[in-house]
Amino acid sequence: MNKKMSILGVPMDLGQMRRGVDMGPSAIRYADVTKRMEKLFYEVEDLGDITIKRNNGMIDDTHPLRNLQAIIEVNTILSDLVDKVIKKGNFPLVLGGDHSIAIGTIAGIAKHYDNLGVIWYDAHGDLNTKETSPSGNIHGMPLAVSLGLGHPHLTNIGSYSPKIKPENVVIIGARDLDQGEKALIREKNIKIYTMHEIDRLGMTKVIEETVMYLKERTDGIHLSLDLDSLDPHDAPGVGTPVLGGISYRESHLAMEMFAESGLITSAEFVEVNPILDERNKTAEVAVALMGSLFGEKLI
Ligand code: EXY
Ligand code: MN
Ligand code: MN
Ligand code: MN
Repeated sequence: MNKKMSILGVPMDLGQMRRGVDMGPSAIRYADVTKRMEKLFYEVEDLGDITIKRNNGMIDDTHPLRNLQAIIEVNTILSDLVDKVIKKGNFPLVLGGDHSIAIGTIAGIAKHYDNLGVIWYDAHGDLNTKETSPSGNIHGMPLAVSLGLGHPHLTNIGSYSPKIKPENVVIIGARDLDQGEKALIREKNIKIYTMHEIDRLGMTKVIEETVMYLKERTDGIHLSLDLDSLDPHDAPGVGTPVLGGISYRESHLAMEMFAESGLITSAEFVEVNPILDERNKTAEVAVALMGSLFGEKLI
């Protein structure tokens, strides 16, 4: 496993309507992410945060995709930075910010792989386009964009599209999918473990199957972990909480099994909103999960 890591904060809150998620990277740093990684013998460089242009706090509603221009600009910068991190041989760990930043993270990563696998660990599918979105919020669209579906200025970030293939994606934890997203999952035959499958099979089987599935068809795996995948009881500091989620313990197990697989080549943790949180609990959960993902053992 690559023992050099670059941490990059993206204080993005323009992909959705609840302010405060821009403080996510700070909250995660406050929860001691760097120390936790160094304890696991990682050599960590913290690249700091990307600057988000805020237009004097005004929401840009001139386009049906809210704040489109600013989101294109930030993701273009993010894509270039992530690309550089990979070129120098470091593991990219991206801290959000809302989930719209996955567009830039994946744009920076996928060009380095013929078949990048993506694990989308989320209560949502994030598979909307302008046509299917109930909200116009771009944080509900990054997986679609990465598959080449959506506004061309988003899908072409990094100057190539699509970034990933539908058969290389696994969604885990979904329980709030819009009609258009369900149709797309069926049409593209995307592998998905909703809460129903997690309840029924148990997390062990879900992760075993996921790892086996991606191992035989991909040459790298990006983990895109949205904290709203967890039950709001365990991760209350998120903007779009959905009841009946994955438990903290199940998520720990999932991360430990990903660590054992040795297959994860990049990761991002998104949607931590400290304003909605209880004493930084959700940021601490995020860092604890990172600990397991990067090899922490109980004994
Ligand atoms: N599907 C809804 C929408 O597109 O507006 C809600 C999306 C929430 C997205 C979150 C963060 O994963
Ligand atoms: Mn999401
Ligand atoms: Mn590629
Ligand atoms: Mn979500």
